[in-house]
Amino acid sequence: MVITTQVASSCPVETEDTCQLYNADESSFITAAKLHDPEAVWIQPVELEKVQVFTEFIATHPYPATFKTAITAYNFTKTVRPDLEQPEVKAIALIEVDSELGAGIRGQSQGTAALKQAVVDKTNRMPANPALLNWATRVPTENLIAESEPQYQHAKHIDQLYRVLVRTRNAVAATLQNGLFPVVLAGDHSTAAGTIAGIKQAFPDHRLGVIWIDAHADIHSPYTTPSGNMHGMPLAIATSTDHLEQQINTPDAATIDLWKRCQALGLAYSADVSLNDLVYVAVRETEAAEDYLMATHQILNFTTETVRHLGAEKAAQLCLEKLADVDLIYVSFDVDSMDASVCMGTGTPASGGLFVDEARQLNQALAQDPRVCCWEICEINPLLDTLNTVVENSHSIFEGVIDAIATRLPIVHAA
Ligand SMILES: [Mn+2]
Repeated sequence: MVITTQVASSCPVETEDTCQLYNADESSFITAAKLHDPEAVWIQPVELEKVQVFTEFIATHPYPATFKTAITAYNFTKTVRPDLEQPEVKAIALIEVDSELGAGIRGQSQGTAALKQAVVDKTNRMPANPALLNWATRVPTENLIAESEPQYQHAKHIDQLYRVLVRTRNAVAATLQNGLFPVVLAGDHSTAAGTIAGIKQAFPDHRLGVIWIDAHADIHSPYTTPSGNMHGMPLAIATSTDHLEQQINTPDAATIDLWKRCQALGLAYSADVSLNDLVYVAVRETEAAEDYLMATHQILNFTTETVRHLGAEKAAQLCLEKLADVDLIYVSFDVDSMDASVCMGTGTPASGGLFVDEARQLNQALAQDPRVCCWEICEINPLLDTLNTVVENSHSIFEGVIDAIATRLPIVHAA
């Protein structure tokens, strides 16, 4: 399949980075995904003549090749490599991203550690299934440098979080390209923007849908956020939404530059996910700017009442039907989607949420859909939890989802 794409001239693409080139036929090629490197420096746009040279270079270069590039604006045609097509899922791989810079209250990194221990216990109880868990990656975080006053008040720690998002994207993309199903244990929800970028990097030609199970809509931008906390922004990053109609802040140039870099982490030239392909479940604490966005784009939200009335499995089915036209689905489960009575150990507990059984059944039913390619659980904060219920409840949901994904694996699950 040949796709014509355009990299906007404002789009950040770093220099001195190694690109793999693939001559798929006489007229087409692909640049692989290492264009965005957090350590790379910024450069000025090149002149159009150099773009022509670049085109000729690629057209004549033997397959495969490695070279250094320095472009910021470029129109190109690419052919998606056959080995980037959706692979058969061979096993589940865990990716741990215990970042907590995106939340207003620290402690989420303790949540991934607690849940991970519970997962290890489960693995030890189930040694007969080699496909079940494959310890993949622990994404390095920037948590230690968060003690000082945040420099970017409308997108706190966006400089450090950008680096974490890049690493998360790379880990998720590599996992998918290895034919593994990434289960992401995340700290706060901000890094989900990196997860989505990673899915898009692995499958740039696939239409991606997102099912976002959360008390909050997480679709603020630096222009609309009342708090500046980036765990309220991952969906605005993934959908390339700035939402200037509801602007209340005036972020500085450095913030805007980093914000654009975050939005370009997946597909550099367009949104990774369309607002039409986003479905909410249990969202109930929103601000006016988010309400406006949800209303104007008619984003579907299956409320707690709807899930309870229909039953979790039927609600899951309706979520999947709403996304009937997408190729792949990412399910993001914020534990604060659950009712505050069963989920105090999270940064922003909210009443009126799902009960544990509902959340488990919902996530399990979703995970069985063959298009679901990644599942994430986040915002577990045992430091805020007096009875450790959030880790226990989260673990029971996690186990249920692992079992559901395992039914899709080639190796049969041993009893
Ligand atoms: Mn969230």
